[in-house]
Amino acid sequence: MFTKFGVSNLTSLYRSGKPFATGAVIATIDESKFQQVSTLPHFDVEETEDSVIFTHKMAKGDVVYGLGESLGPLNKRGRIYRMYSTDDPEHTPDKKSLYGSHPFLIIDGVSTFGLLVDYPSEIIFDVGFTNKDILKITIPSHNFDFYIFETDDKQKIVEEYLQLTGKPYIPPKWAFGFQQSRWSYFSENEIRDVASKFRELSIPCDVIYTDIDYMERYKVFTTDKMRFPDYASMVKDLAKEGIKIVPIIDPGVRIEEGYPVYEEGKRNGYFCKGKDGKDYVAAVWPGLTHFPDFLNSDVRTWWGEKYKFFTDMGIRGIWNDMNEPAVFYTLDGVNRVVRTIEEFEKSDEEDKLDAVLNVRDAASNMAVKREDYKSFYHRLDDGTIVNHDDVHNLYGFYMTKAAADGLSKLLPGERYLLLSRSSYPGLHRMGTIWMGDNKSWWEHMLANIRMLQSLNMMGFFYTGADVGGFGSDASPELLIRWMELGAFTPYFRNHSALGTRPQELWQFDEETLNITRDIVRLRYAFLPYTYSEFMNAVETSTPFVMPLSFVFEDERTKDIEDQYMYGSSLMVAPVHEQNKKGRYVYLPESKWLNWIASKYEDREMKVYEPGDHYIKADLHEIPLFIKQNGMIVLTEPMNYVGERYVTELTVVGFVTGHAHYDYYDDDGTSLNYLKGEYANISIDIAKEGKGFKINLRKNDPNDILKIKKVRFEIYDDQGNIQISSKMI
Ligand code: MIG
Repeated sequence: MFTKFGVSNLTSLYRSGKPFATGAVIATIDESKFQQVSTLPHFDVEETEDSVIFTHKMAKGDVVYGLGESLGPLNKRGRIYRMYSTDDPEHTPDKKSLYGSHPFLIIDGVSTFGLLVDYPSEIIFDVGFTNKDILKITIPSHNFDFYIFETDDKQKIVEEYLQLTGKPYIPPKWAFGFQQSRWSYFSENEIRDVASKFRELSIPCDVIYTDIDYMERYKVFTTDKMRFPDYASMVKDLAKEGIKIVPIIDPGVRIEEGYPVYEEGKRNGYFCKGKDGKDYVAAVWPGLTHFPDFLNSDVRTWWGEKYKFFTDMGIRGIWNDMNEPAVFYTLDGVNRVVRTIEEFEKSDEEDKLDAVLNVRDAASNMAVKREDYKSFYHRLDDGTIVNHDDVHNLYGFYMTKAAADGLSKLLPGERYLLLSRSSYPGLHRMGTIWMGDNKSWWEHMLANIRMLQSLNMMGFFYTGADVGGFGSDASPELLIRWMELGAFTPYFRNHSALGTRPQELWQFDEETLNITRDIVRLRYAFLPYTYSEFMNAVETSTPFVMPLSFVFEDERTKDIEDQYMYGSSLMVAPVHEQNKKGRYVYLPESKWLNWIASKYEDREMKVYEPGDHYIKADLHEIPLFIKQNGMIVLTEPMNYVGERYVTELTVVGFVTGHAHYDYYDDDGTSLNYLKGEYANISIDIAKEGKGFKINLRKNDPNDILKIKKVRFEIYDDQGNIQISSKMI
């Protein structure tokens, strides 16, 4: 039995039992109007004692999108996925879970619809794996909310989803610049060196991260006085160079007498409790720690205020890690190993081999056990005690809420960069995620491209992966190709792990440095387009990055997973395979203007007819395509976002009839855009005879724009260019 509520004319909620109020959905649902129903559209429902199973028969050609941060193809068919947030740095093809749990699907085919299962513990999605035509969703509970979006328009499904869960988060404009990280830069001097290297080598850069080693003994909200004697001055000095410092923060609070965060948490009962009612102990980087109970609002307020430590230094970006929460081991886990050792000692000669293998298995399986997650508890605001396992997927979500609420209070009217590793639907309105611990593998570039699209359709517009790969060693070629992809992802950060080959752009050869510098400069040249498109995407609830099949009717686009729309006018087709000097590209429906991009200054353009094409792209070249009657807006690259006023724009357009573009801009750092303080330039270009008629209308009541001149490079369907400019 389900209670059915109408949410909008396209969206219905089917409620089973008494679901946990996760906080994912923020739309108001009129709970006075409901209907009791025993079936759901599109699904057969089977109830067992401890689970509810939904099955949907997929037609042969149906494509299934969604599941946000998960491995496998963009079309999720043919695989099993498990929603249970997991810290697993081995993203091999057989893995079923990553850091986020995103139970959202779009079934696109004979019958098209979308769904969200709002349930914060394990859910299994068998998308045509066991039976290739059956989608089977197993929820091991009777208490959950099941939303169905009824429209065959995929973009509309996303819009409905965002109406339910909130508009995407908007970072400061500088967060669209290039960002550099490493686990770890071990000292203030190292950070200062990295920063000056960027400026010396004229590589644009906006952000440098300090990973866990800036802390004193991994104690959160401290800095190590030996290695970082004056963190605050470092932040201040680098700000003058346009470089923002973003520190990492983990949830685990080190158990140490006299350490204020520990003492306050303990005194106020802010930590998760074990079965015995005592503060639960789990080992992470700082050694033995307690986990703050983020499901409780007092704890969130307390934790949120802690970020003052950073905001007082002028910091405007926070990187929250390890919030699945990751556990290296628990005392129970150690005891499990100890028991196997005792059994080994007691075992007879002929059982020794098995006993040793048991020790080995127990020791290598100490981390992140589900039984550990089952052995601690949260206390909700109304005093209810909840087992962690039942709400497991919400821990990162509520840590992010603590940070977002805290930062909003500490920085009224300002924007901030806020990253989380673990996530749940709805987190996208408070901050964002990166894709976790990938590797310097070519396969992970493709995973990055696919996840970028899957995350965007769930409102995580501003996202990206560790460029160059986190684990393993990057080859110069991989780094270059990944930088080319990263330049066309909203979150563009080069990050790598302890012990791997250093991955800053100057760590390889001269050619690699020169190519990657050009790529970063190209990224900054694109900033007017990127930012304008991003803001328009949020405004209209249209994903910033979209699969081709979300834009074009052409059935073939359903097979295209490694090309994507980046904003409304640009399609990106990154080269993601080793030793390739080009790639095949499918161009749907219309003509496209190809830019084999390398240096911003060199615009080598060519018109292509729709269809399949082999596009040559040498190591330094990125295949970009401007849509027919679309345009991109560029400017001279800078060393960092906002280094100078943008006084000149260059519009590169491909116009065969009429093209319209709405250019958007604002101050980039405040929330004043919410009060209407933003500027638009409406650009109209119409083909007239052999030339073009260009019309500009500026709307800038708050005097935000400093643009004096707009240059036009407009191509017609033969690839002829007309160059002109207008003062505004
Ligand atoms: O156990 O802080 O995903 O980006 O560099 C590893 C060290 C902990 C995992 C994050 C990664 C970060 C690393 N962290």
